[in-house]
Amino acid sequence: MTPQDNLAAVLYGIEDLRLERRPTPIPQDHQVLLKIATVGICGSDVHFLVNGRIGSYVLEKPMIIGHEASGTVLEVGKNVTNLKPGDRVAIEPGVGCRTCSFCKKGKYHLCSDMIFCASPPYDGNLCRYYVHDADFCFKLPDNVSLEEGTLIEPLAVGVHACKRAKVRFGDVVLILGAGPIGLVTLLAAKAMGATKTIITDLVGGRLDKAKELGVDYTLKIEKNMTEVEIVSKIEELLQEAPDVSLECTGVEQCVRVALEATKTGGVVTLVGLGKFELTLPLENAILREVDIRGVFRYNNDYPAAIEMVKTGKVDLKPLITYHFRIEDSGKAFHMAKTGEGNPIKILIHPNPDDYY
Ligand code: NAD
Ligand code: 572
Ligand code: ZN
Repeated sequence: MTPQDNLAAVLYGIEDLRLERRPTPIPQDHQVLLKIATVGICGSDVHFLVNGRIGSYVLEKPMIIGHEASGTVLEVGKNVTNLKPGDRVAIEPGVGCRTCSFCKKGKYHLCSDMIFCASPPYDGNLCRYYVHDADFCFKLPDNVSLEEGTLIEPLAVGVHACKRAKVRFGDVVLILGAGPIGLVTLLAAKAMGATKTIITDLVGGRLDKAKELGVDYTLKIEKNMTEVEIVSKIEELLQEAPDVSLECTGVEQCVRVALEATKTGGVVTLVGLGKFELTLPLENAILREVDIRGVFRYNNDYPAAIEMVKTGKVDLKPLITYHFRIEDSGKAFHMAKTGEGNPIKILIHPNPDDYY
């Protein structure tokens, strides 16, 4: 029997997150009904809560928040062949239109009609019961927990960034920013063969987490440091220039440092998003043939991300720092917003029997 108590965390406007009961959705033929296990709070969720928008994505009507989630299959639509009730899955939150030229070429992440969880106007998955297209739900191996399954979403961003940068065995890799995305990018880079890694941040606690995850060198950026100083400290620590730099802050200074620090002929991938326009030392990059590559979420990256966790090449567990019940979503978002308690990844548990 379809469960009925579908408590959901709904964003109504700036600083207005409410809990309300929504009808339990009914899966279409190609969809599955999921009992949501855990939902991670992402920086973009906090941004929508605080600002009501990100760029041209404006919250114009109430929206269920959340896009990093895992769950257990309760019901399958009649055309679903890849999943059965009881399967535990990681949910890839964006589904393309399936008919545009990008979708047809397999670059579905670039589809301009993509339906993406908690990207206005589409509802997210911070709720008890949720339906999703079955082919965007990835069965978790027995040795991967639902909590780890939730973090496959951010890990997929890191995997995609490293694929874009063509990280390979023996590479020396610089990561700028040790927030959740910088940290999963570090994990992906190491799993993909980076043998010498360095990460920067302003916050010592975040660098400590990176050390726990196995980074070789950390550089704490002080507010008064010049870019020249930062670049030379990176080279001093590594004893060489990085082959690849992965920018995970969106801060102008970091993009500039990435372009200047990267080895001649190397690659800079830009994951972070900050100011709409930046002033960059492009001549330096052009004349040294440093390739600059953008990153937009992920594209067919869930299978590799899950495999990394299954095989023990990536351990996501140290990223999980706090847990809340859905009833305490307000407290969870307050912690994410203020950074009190130095959270990395906060997980919300929508179903009461899954968390006491
Ligand atoms: P975050 O804010 O938690 O992490 C950013 C980190 O950068 C923080 O730890 C901060 O202390 C550090 N930082 C700030 N200024 C710095 C400086 N001058 N030098 C070194 N470190 C500095 O954010 P996050 O969740 O880790 O996400 C990182 C970025 O990635 C955000 O801009 C986010 O929007 C973006 N993002 C992009 C995509 C994409 O598809 N391109 C996907 C997910 C996230
Ligand atoms: O997990 C996906 C994700 N993507 C982020 C940020 C956080 N998490 N991106 C940055 C914002 N863009 S966006 O295009 N947008 C709000 C839809 O500006 C998406 C990628
Ligand atoms: Zn996100």
